[in-house]
Amino acid sequence: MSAYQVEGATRAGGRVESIWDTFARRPGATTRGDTGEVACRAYEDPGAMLDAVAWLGLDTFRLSVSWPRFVGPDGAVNEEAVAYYRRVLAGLRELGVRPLVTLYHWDLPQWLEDRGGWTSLGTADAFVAFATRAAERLGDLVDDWVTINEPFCAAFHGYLSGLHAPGRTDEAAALRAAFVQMHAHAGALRALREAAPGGRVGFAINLSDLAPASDRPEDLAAHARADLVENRLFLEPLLLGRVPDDAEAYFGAGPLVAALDGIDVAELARPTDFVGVNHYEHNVVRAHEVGTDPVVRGVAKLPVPEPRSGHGVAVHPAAFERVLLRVAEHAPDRPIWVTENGVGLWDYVGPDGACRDVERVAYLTGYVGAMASAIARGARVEAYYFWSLMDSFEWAQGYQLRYGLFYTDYASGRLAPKLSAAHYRDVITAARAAETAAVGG
Ligand code: IFM
Repeated sequence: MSAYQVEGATRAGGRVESIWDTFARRPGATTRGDTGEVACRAYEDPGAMLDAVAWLGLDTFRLSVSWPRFVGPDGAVNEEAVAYYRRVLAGLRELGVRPLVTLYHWDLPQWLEDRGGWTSLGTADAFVAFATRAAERLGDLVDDWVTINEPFCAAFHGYLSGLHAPGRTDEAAALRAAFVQMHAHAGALRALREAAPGGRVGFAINLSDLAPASDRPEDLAAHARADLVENRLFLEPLLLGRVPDDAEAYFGAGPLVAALDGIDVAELARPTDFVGVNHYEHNVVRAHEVGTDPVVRGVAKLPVPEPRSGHGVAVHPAAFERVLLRVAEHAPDRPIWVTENGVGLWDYVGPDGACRDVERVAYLTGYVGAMASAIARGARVEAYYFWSLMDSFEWAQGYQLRYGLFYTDYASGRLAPKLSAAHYRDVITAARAAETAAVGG
């Protein structure tokens, strides 16, 4: 789960404003004008969240620390925030659950955006300072860290399509934001190694599986453009320490030089302990004169056939297998952790009080199967975090679209297991039994 999506209490406990507080207040920015002000009330009471973790029998749980809650503009650590996160982390440990803590899950402090946000190297420096403080104050309770989450979305939806905070629409700024985030990751990796030795550290990138609509040269070129922006712009710097060959032709020499100013690209690929992969998307791409994609120029994505998520994303397990194998090919020695995978649906509670999300059960079966097949074909997948534990603030889509294994009653903050939660619990129990049998011979 991520802080802004579940905590609420955005004005309590010494937290300062984030770009999502500001953005969500803009008319039309989110469905129905929803904001994270109340969300799932996890700051007020994390008990329901911890109970849900225990109910499932998870052995690891991913959560994020809110940067604007943890440190203020003067760099001082907020003791109320430290106390809150220590309580949650200790609660997880008491359950025998290993916390995986994300440091940047999109809630940039607004005061940093006012100074240029992710287009400024100053933001990367502030992030490294935050990572250091988090490691010093929480490191004894944290096993594993994710530095940045989905830099593609934060850069290209935050600074180009304007669909996410801070809602800017400038391609050169988005390109710069992509590289400054990766630079911030590299700095935080170094800082965490020093301040929290023994912890395992990685990043989480979202990777799409894309196919060209035909073998016409225009469609192949459109596919290459989409793959550059959505995948290779992150995969190549972070895993291979290089900028993709076609980046200059697509973005232009001037914007690319400006995006790399002050950044050592080789440093971006400093080895992590795992490669975090978030996977949701599969699309068939064709050339389009005007272009209908909010991020990639001159492309259109074909209509997605059934089965689809609630908001039209393809449910296509083979795509997941291909993505895992692609990462394995780039980083054969490194463990892959699936840091997110899941499906947004218009879930509802029936007259009997139950949420029977049969589509999510089918999704889990398909995607866990695809992961098993990738493992059989050589991908070193060592962890899987289903997104998500419970329904929460789904960014621009507000509270309508639901991703949780647990149904969140937003009025009360109560969580109830959906059919998928019971299914996932069985999957976990069976996997654990198989592991024990293997270990026991
Ligand atoms: O809910 C989000 C999450 O915050 C980032 N990855 C995608 C999820 C589903 O849209």
